[in-house]
Amino acid sequence: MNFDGIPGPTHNYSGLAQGNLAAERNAQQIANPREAALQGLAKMRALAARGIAQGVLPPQERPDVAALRALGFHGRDADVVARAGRQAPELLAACSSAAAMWAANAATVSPSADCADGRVHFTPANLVTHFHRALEAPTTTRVLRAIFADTARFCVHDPLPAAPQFGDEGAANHTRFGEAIDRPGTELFVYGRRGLSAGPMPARYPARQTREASEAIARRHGLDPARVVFAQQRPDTIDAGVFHNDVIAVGEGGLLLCHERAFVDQPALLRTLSRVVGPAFRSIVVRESELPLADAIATYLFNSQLIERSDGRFLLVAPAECRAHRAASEVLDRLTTGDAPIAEILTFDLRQSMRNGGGPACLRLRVPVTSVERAAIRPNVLLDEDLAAALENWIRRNYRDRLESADLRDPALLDESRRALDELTRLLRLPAVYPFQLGPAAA
Ligand code: SUG
Repeated sequence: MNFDGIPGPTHNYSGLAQGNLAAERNAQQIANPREAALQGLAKMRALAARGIAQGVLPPQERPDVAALRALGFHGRDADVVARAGRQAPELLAACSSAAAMWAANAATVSPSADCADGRVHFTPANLVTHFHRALEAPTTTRVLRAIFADTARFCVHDPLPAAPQFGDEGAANHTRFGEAIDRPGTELFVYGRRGLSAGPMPARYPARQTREASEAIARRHGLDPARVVFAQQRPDTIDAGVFHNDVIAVGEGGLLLCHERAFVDQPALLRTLSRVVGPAFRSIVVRESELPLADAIATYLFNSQLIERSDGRFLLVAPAECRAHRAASEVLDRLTTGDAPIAEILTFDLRQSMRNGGGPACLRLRVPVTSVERAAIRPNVLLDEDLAAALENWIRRNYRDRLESADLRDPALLDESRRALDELTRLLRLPAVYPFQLGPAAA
C-alpha cells in the first residue's frame, strides 16, 4: 500500500533544506497550500481509482508552538508566534514547515515476511539533519501507532537516538525487493556516510542517512543479515543535489531503475543485488549521456513511484516535469518500448511540492502488507471515493490559497491550522495525536 502525506495548511517556501536544490532555489516564493493539498489528493485519488490500495497520513500541527517555547519564546500561544516572528523569523519558518507531507521520510518499513517476529516493523525517522524536519518524529510516531495499532501484527518502534551518528531519513533511502509480500525479500539500505568514522563524504552538502542508522534499523526489525544489502550514495552525487537516494533511484518487486551515478561502485552493487535478490532481479540504468545528472535532478524522473500491476509489469508514476523535458521524456518513452518491464507511465502535476524538492515518491510511504494485515489497519485512513470527496471539501474550506513568509507571523494561521486538524482527526476517526489535543504534557 501507499500512504501519502497530506500537505498541511502552512505549506510554504522557506529554503530550509540544505542541498535540496529546488527548495533552495524557490525560497521565499509565494506558496499555495490549497493547491498543494489538492494536487496531492488528485494523485492519491487517481491511483485509488485504479484499484491501488491507498492510505492517507495527516499533516502535523504547525507552527509548532512547543518547539518555539523550547527555544525561549514565551507568553500565550499567539505571543510566542509573534515574538518568534519578530526576533527570529527563520526559527518561526522552521517551526511552521509542512514538510511532514513527504511521507517517504516518515519511517522505514519492513514487511512481516522479512522480520524475525513475523510482524510489520516501522522505525519512524529521526530526521536529525534539519531542525524543521526533526520536529516531525514525535507526532509521526503517534500517528503511526494510531493507524497501525494492532500490536499482534505491527510494531512501531521509537525513532533512533537523535544524534548525528544515527541520522535517519526513513524510506527515502530504503528499497525492498522480492517476488511476493508474504515471502522473505531483500532490503537495500542506502546511506550517505558512516556516522563518525572517516570515509568518502560529500564536501558541500550534508549526507543525511548514516550507515549506523541503517544497521540499527536492520537489527531492530529482525532482518536476516543474509538478505540485507548496504550501499553508499556517491558523495559527488549528493553534492550535485541528490539529498536522498530516492532522487536518483527507485525499486520495486524485482526491478531497480537508477541513474548510472547513483551508488559508489555501482557495478559491484548490481552484482550483489542480483545474487541476493535472485533471478527475478533486473536493473535499468540510465546513462549520463541519455540524461545528465543535473537534468535527472531537475525533472525528478527517478522520484517516480514504481507500482507492480497484476500482470507483473509496472506502472511508473512520474512528475509532469519529465514530459516537459526532451531528454527525460525520451527516457520515459524508451522505458516503455516493446516488452520493457514498465508497461505504462502516468504523470501528475505536483508543482507545489516539487518546488520544495518533493516528487511523487517523496509524497508516499510504502507499507507492504498482506491482505490480513491490511484488514488490521485503522480503516478510516484508507482512501475510497467518499473519503476523497470529504478530504477535498475539507481542503477547500480550510486552506489558504496564498502563503508567504510574512503570513507565518499571523496568529490566525495557528488557529486555522488547529481547527482544520481537529476536524481532520474526526474525519479520519483518529484518536488525539496532536499536542494541542493532548495538552502540554505531550509536547
Ligand atoms: O527534506 N524539503 C524536503 C523534501 C523531502 C523530499 N523527500 C524525499 N526525497 N523523499 C527535504 O529536503 C523544504 C522545506 C522548505 O524549504 O520550506 C524541505 O524540507
